[in-house]
Amino acid sequence: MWRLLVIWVILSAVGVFAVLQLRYPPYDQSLQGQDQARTLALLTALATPVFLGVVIMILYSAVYFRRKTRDLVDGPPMLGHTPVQIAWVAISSILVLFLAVFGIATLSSENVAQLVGATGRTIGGGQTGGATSGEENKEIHVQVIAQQWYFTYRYADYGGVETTHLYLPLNHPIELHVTSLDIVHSFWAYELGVKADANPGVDNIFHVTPQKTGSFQVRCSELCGLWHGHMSDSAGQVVNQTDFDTWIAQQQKDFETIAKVVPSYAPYYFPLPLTKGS
Ligand SMILES: [Cu+2]
Repeated sequence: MWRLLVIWVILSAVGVFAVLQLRYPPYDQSLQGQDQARTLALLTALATPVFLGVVIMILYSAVYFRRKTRDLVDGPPMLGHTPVQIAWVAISSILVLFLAVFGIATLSSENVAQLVGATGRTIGGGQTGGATSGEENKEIHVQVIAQQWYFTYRYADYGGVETTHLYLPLNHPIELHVTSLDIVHSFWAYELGVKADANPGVDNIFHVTPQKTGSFQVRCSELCGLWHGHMSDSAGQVVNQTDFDTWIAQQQKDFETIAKVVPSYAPYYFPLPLTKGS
């Protein structure tokens, strides 16, 4: 017993230290992504001693409790060992209760990626005209529109301008409104830690705060037809506020001529049947 315990304690200490050195996806480009990575690290660290305990017990038993004779006899049974029973129930309870409290606290925190129980409010109406620097902490509304087979983005706060690449300003809270024009897709911005179903007629709301500049992957994670694999956009970018302002101004300029043929901004869209000649 003591020999097992010593081996387990030493290996657990080494193991927990080792798994905490790893970097966990989706890393730290957004506040929410960092939270997810931390949770993964915590769960791995907690699981490591449990996993090592089981493996050590199996290996130890295979070596030291090996059957000596060829006769089929059971080893001595262990019944009613109070300290073992108490330890088993106590350790399990502590682990499970800790994770439950931790999970509830995380879910109720403000940084959670998805707004639980979204109020169903619409966006766009009365919010055009552009965010000014005075509204530093106001969330920027970005609509993600999935369609066979690419994503486009509409910036509700910037006159509903539609772009083919996703640019987000650094350290600015973003409210993503994910929808689809045709069938079910899924918007997956890997490094941001955001993955959201994109359904026609649905406005799926997610929150993200980018905290590191650089590019991030965008891809579709719902098999959506022949060119599903083509629905990846390597050009998602987190840029600083000045670059974002320059970029969005250029997009708005380019959009002026296109705006006439693009449907006006709406919280969600329904697929239109194709008519002859369209
Ligand atoms: Cu898709």
